[in-house]
Amino acid sequence: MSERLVRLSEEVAEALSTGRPVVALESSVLAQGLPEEVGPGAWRRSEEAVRGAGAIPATTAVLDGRLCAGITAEEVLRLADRRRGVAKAARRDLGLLAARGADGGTTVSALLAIARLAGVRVAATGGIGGVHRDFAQAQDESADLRALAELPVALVCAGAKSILDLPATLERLESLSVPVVGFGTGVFPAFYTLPQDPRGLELEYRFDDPGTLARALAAHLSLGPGGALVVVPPPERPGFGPAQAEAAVAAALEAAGERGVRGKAVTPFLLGEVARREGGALEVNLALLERNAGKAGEVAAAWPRG
Ligand code: PSU
Ligand code: MN
Repeated sequence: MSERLVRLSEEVAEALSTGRPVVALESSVLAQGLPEEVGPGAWRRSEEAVRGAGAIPATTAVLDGRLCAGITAEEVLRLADRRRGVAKAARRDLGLLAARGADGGTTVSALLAIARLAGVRVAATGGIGGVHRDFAQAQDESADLRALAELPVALVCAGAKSILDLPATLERLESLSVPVVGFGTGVFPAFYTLPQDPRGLELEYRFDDPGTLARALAAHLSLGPGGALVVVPPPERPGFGPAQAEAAVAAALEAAGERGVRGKAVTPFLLGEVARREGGALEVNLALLERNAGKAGEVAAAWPRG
């Protein structure tokens, strides 16, 4: 049974059994995505933002081989501790990490899998993985996309970083029958900013009210089997616009090419390079994590009952 597969914190178990709104959060952002010094603070602010919107946060992770929804502050520090070299856990890693009794920080695909097992319908992250710019050659497409297509969870994010091919990512989501809806935006955001060039990134559906949005998402999820993507515009930061973000991304992609970075190391490497080159990138990243968590809380709190 799912209850035995997933370790639920007392608070999350109670919320789920009494029908209170819950938002699942990822933890690769702690183990790989953010510098160790800022990850735990960002996690705390994200959980507070979910609570502020009237929902209960359920941070997902793999701890000693157990799939978890709802973890302690101590466990957060353990995931962020780089000396432990915590694994980056995508959906395909979950069973293997469980068998090994290991720890893992959940990427979006693993977050969605754990949310499904726990019965949580709303989740939040910073940005999703997608189709990489060199797809034709490297065939690099994040497992996040297929997970969205297969698992009945609404995921709130700030789009995908322009380290990816954003129009190709939207095309792929269409092929996979994953609806993409704007929450306060009519274009697909490029994570740090709105896109420099919005062509090919216009959205067909935009909602500004959480109640209407939640009803639309619930209607989609009721049809099965897949989920939906909700995109929120990133907070603006003076002096850090689409051109600055794009320049930092181009430099990061070049560095990755020179060093021959491959496989699951690609995304963390690019994120680290961008943050190293642009102080504004890290600040925006922290602010949007908190904003997305709060917006997901609003959606969960407005979810239709029954
Ligand atoms: N995009 C971001 N920040 C992130 C990630 C993606 O802007 O931290 C993380 C998420 O956990 C996402 C994962 O699920 O990277 C995707 O990795 P990959 O591209 O290897 O599938
Ligand atoms: Mn990849």
